[in-house]
Amino acid sequence: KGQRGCCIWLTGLSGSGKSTIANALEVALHQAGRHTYLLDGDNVRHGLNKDLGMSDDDRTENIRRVGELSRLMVDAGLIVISAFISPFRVDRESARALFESGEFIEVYVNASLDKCEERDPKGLYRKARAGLISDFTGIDSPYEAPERPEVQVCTDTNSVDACVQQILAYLTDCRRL
Ligand code: GGZ
Repeated sequence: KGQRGCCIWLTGLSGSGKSTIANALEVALHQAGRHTYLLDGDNVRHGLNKDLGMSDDDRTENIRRVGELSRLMVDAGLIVISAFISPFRVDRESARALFESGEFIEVYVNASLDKCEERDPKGLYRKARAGLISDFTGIDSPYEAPERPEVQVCTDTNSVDACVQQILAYLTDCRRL
């Protein structure tokens, strides 16, 4: 019998560490012999969703498509790691509703806006503060934090490895690993 799929959904601000954690989590899952696929802005917004921008409506449509895509990949037995800001609670709940109970694991990658701005890996916060980018999450576009995520990792105070271990521990506890 093949492996049981699930969707590990990472939500958080730009610069919170979603991609870093997603990549490290994928390595750990491979080492555990699991078949995974990582979905993020880099492989989705340049292809499937290249028609979408950063308005509220486009973000909602981005998350709707990613939710449906994740659902299909979970049906194929994969562990899907979906790493998107996904700022709107209602959109994340719509994605969750596509899955069976226990298949959708929401991970809140929690970092303070101050820390994200300090990291500013792509210089986007600086541009947003300078008015060169509009509708930037946390600056002039909202982020609605999860109220009851399955897992919350705090990247202000914890290492990438510690955050990954926390997610792996959750997966083990709910017998997804
Ligand atoms: C937020 C933006 C924006 C605006 C471009 N607001 O940290 P990054 O750089 O590498 O990832 C962010 C990515 C956001 O795409 P998502 O698909 O995750 O967003 S959403 O879930 O809200 O649909 C960021 C970059 O694109 N970026 N403009 N205005 N982040």
